[in-house]
Amino acid sequence: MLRLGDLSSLERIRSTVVEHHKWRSRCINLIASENITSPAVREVLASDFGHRYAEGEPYARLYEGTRFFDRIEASALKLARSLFKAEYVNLKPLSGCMANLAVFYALTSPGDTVICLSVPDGGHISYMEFGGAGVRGLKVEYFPFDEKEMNIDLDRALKKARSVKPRILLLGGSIFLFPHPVKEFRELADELGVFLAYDAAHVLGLIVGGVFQDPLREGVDVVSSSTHKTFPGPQGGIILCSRRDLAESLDKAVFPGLTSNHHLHRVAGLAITLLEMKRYGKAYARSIVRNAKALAESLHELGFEVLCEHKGFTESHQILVDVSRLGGGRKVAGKLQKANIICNRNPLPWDRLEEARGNPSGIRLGTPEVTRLGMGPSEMRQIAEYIKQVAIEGKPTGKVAREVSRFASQYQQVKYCLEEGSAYKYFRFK
Ligand code: DSN
Repeated sequence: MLRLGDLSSLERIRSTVVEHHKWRSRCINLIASENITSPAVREVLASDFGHRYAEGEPYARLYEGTRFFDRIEASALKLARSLFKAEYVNLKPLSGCMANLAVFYALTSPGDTVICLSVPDGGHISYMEFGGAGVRGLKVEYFPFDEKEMNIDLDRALKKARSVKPRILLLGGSIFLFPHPVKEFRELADELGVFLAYDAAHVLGLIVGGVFQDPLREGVDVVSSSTHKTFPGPQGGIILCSRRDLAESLDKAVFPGLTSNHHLHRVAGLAITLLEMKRYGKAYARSIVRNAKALAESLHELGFEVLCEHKGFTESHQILVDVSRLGGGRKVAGKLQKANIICNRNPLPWDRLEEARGNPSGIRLGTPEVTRLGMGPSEMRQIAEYIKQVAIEGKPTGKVAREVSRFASQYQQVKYCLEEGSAYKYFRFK
């Protein structure tokens, strides 16, 4: 528990940050929704842009002092339109959550219904009635889910959507092992005259790398996303759209609706990540998925209940492991943390709400960060071995933690990024 005064001096705050850095650099991070940025991105995140305002659009601002930032944002927009092959890009949302909210504000009125995945089936809290959708006054219905296939139960979902007549059919989510049936929902959206949206937060980097479905090409109206999971940029949000007729309402929902300033240092970092993904996106995305499959296979061989063996476990960056027989997700993730392996406990589709909140059945493991640090399938086998030692064999976590530290210390350099210094060699701090 934090005691008053614990962090009451500059040195204590600094040393706590340093401790965090030291610890996390000795850990294996398997949180599927996280990643690390390149040195070039980190440098601009600390730049003077982080002190400035730039409401409005490039070269048409409500503030003075933005002539250099105008160039940065204009470049970021151009790069994003080309990389995502999107007619419309809005990079102002500060998070994926805010991007989802903006889509709701732009396309719905209070009292409308959205249909999406429930939380245990992979839906994000921002489209729950107790979350962002509720803040917009929306009613929320859930797609029936096929637990065996770990995907939307298409026939039942189409039937349900026809009966509830939602304003938005929302695909995508936070558990995302396999592509969603976009084409079929496009037909339904046309039949019902409603919008088809897609939350790509988890899979944006895979889409850019061409190893996952491409929702805009498959017929989605609007994609909302964060920019820091498989897409390895600074924490933030983005909206992509193929329909010019929705641009004005999306723009208004984001600014002045949900955002004032859009955190300019983040936009500069995003511009650099777009360059990185333009050059390395294909190779990086391929390695992420290859590693996820390798990790799943190794865990399965070592005796873990990895979901969806019959489908090759996953086609994305994440895998799900049912650890209910090993004490549940809370216990297993807690023990792994003591061994310097960081992941999150996760509800599985069959969990009831109270289990989902307390000790859910699963853990979710993701490979974006370990891949960015240069690890490959042989390292995935080693990681699976460490997980087995902790979760199945009950080896003392301190002992495993020391081994994990030694292992992690060999992977300290961010890969798939522009040569350090090349993107900012003329950059000077004040
Ligand atoms: N809740 C996050 C995740 O871990 O998937 C996304 O915001």
